[in-house]
Amino acid sequence: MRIDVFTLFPQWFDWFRTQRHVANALGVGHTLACVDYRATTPLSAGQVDDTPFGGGAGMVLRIDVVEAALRARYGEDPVDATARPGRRVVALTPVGRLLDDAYVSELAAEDELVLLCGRYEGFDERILEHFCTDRLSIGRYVLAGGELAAMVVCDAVLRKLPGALGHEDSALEESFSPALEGAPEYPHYTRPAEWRGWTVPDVLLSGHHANIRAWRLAQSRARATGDAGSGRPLP
Ligand code: 6GU
Repeated sequence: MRIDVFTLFPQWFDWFRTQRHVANALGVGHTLACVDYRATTPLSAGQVDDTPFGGGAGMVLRIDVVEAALRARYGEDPVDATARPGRRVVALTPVGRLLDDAYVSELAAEDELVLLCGRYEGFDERILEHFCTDRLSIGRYVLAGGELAAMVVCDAVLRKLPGALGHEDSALEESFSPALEGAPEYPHYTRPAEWRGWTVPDVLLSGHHANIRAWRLAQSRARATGDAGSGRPLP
């Protein structure tokens, strides 16, 4: 998987790259590059945004700036670059499609992800219409920019790729995965088996794999239906 993040703050991702599972993914050949809109802006003084037509607060990322950055990176008209099979060009915007496990899996199946971060009031709408395949939101609240959302996407996508997690099964049976019928994951326990009188469910110490499996599925389903909405295990 090749991931390119277009941003005004490329250095924010330096820390992100040091995360263990991100570093692992990059170590097995996946890439995460940042492209600075300011490096190729056709405007003077590093300008990248402008005031909205019709008035109103805030600034809007300009389409000529985004086009210049995409052209410099891909060497072709961004309309054609966006149409390449195996590539998704994703604008990060609070009004996009909500990110969930299925959406993450969809993105993880692509060869190339291009993530466009907006700042301020967001993107000129024509960027979304002509240069993007997707509009993605990580939740119904507004962040100051798309960078943190881009990191959320990269984190969630990279950990689905082979080689990112220490244990290959860890991403299979996790919260919201098809293996758990889309339900939240069951509770986990580790040593000590008792702490301040707080014990671990007996079944987990029984060594009886079929019973453990049944208990975990029941816990997961109960969480899905809100029976264990507190996150505490059922009796
Ligand atoms: Cl993707 N961007 C911004 N700016 N705010 C958000 C978001 C994205 N997702 C939720 N809020």
